[in-house]
Amino acid sequence: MEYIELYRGDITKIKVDAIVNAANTSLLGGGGVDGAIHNAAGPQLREECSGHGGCPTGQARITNGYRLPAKYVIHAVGPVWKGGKFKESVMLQSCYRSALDLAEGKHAKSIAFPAISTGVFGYPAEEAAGIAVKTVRDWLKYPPTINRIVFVVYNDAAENVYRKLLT
Ligand code: AR6
Repeated sequence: MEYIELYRGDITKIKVDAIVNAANTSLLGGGGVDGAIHNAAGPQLREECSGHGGCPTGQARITNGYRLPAKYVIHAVGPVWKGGKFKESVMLQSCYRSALDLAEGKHAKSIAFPAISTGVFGYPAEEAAGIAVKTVRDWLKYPPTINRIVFVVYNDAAENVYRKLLT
């Protein structure tokens, strides 16, 4: 468990090899953490994103980080919460796995995740955090290059939920 940390604050400020974005299927930006990442990275990020031609829910795409302290941005498309019977949990798990696989493919050593889908997309925070932590822990069972995983929380509620799961 020494691999996993909790950080309270803005993901755009963290110096890790890769930060994960909670994107939508267009990959062309939006509000929330997506907006913050695009603002901080600058217009080249949008340009590179548009070259991907979108990304399906449950998958992720990797780009450079441009003006961010992070070298890469991994744009993961989480599910929109529709009550829980529409494979939301499978899709969310798949987002975390795809992001970790892409980071590993670039030999990244550190990665930071926001609480994907828990803002605009409406996924209940506690359930989403449970999936995030379990998926990352399971993935870490195979010896990876990544040796630092940061869960970034942006408010009290999210911090409490993650703290409970991680201690
Ligand atoms: N750093 C870390 N976490 C943040 C930041 C930040 N700067 N800003 C917000 N959060 P959301 P979603 C937290 O809505 O639910 C966008 O328009 C926030 O408190 O950003 O996956 C996209 O383009 C919440 O816990 O992402 C998509 O259309 C978490 O990040 C859609 O929203 C995720 O909230 C994606 O919705």
